[in-house]
Amino acid sequence: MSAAPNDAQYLNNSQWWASASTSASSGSGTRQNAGVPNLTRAWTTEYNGASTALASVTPVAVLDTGRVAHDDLYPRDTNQATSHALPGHDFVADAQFAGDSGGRDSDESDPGDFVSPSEASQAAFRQLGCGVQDSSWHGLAIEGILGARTNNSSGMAGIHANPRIVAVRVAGKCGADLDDILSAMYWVAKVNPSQSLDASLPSNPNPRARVVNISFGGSESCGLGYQTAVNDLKNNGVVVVASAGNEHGAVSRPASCQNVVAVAALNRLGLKSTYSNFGAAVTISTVGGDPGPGAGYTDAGVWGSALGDDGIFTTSHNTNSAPSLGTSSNSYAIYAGTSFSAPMVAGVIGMMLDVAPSLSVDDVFRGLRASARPHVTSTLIGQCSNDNPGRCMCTTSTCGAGMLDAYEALRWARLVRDGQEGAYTNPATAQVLEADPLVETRIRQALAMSSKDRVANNQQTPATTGATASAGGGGGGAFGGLWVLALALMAAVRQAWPRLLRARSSVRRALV
Ligand SMILES: [Ca+2]
Ligand SMILES: [Ca+2]
Repeated sequence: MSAAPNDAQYLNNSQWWASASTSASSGSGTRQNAGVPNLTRAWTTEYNGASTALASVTPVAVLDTGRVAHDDLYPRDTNQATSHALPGHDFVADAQFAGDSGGRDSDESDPGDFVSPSEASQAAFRQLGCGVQDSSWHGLAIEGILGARTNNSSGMAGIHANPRIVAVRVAGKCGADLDDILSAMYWVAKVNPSQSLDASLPSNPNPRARVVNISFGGSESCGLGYQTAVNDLKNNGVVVVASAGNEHGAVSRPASCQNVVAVAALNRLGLKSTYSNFGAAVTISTVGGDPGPGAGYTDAGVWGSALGDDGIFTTSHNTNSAPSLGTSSNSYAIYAGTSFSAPMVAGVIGMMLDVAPSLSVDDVFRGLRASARPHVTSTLIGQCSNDNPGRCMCTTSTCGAGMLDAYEALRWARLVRDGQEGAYTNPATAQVLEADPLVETRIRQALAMSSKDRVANNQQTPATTGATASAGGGGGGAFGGLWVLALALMAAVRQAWPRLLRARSSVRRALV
């Protein structure tokens, strides 16, 4: 159908997550690829977005920190009918945390979510435990995964070679408010809310986004506000994809809500990433990066040096506070977190809907499950459990139906479109990691260090102080613990420490 991309970082395999092979016997040692989502085969043999008219491409919404210009992303075009970057919106209502002139407006630009020393000393920031930090460029990283310019010889390749992305700003400094997220969900989906919101929604000039990526998590249960929004979107054919969270414990919200595609993170081998949450709520898993202890990475687990991978290479920005205009600030970085596995799935769902636009949300769930590759197996490494919550062997009860396979998902979608769903069979069988002697050597190295990658959850000291504490404030923190997921920018061009950004509790209690 088309050739593999010619982008430099794809060719040199920095972007291993889009690798051509899912075979456990390609490469060497921890360079094994059993966990990757089979994108190259999808692009070259089943569906390539570049051959699709842009007006027919499914818009995918990214609710995150907003847009940052980057040479390897498409600029916002004033002609929305033919633009890869559809107009977004800034839903960050609270001026104290907005970082711009304040309030909701039509400019989705990310002004940086850094916290300065003077800001960190203010009561509102201290109440949230929100300390001095650099800008994350979290939304930019996700946009690159979904839709970096493909086949321009430079940088990386995006999942969709011809994307239409709606970047919406919902997270400012210290996290995001629930009402801002819910408002953005309804806005991108062009759905009338069945619940009250803080403010009426502005008009949306875009076609309906049918996939909404939320790389956010909070420790509380789903809540009525979130579930109502998810259901309202589902009833209009819009699927919400969310990260399972990074606390190597229970699935966070909104991934824990019903009807949300909840995504856990795998490493390159197909083991659960050391940080990824897990449990029955997970729908499917795919790579999210799982780095070893290099470059100052502090949350690599005991086994990181033996079984870690190189993290997820994607677009970034090389300033630490406000963005710098001009291409000199374009950069790439390596990230890790379920924040980055969710857009892998969201991007593939977008292509499934390109192929078969009439798919319902339930159809998408069925297709993801039917087309997933079985989780890898190991005779040496234990299954994931509360007693073994780090790098561990996934099962369908802890990491969803299996490992995302873009090629199989698109083949499934094509057969459904052609009325032949009954003809679909998934040919994949579970890969046994020890079948590759190089992998077995690595596993035995890991086991020689410790019997487990992490101690049991109930003995675990949080890696980041306060990371799992309730946001509190305002009388008990009814909305406590709503965070931008932890992310680690390492090596490559930028360096930062892994961290959790805490949510503000100044959200309307009526929505819980
Ligand atoms: Ca604003
Ligand atoms: Ca590129």
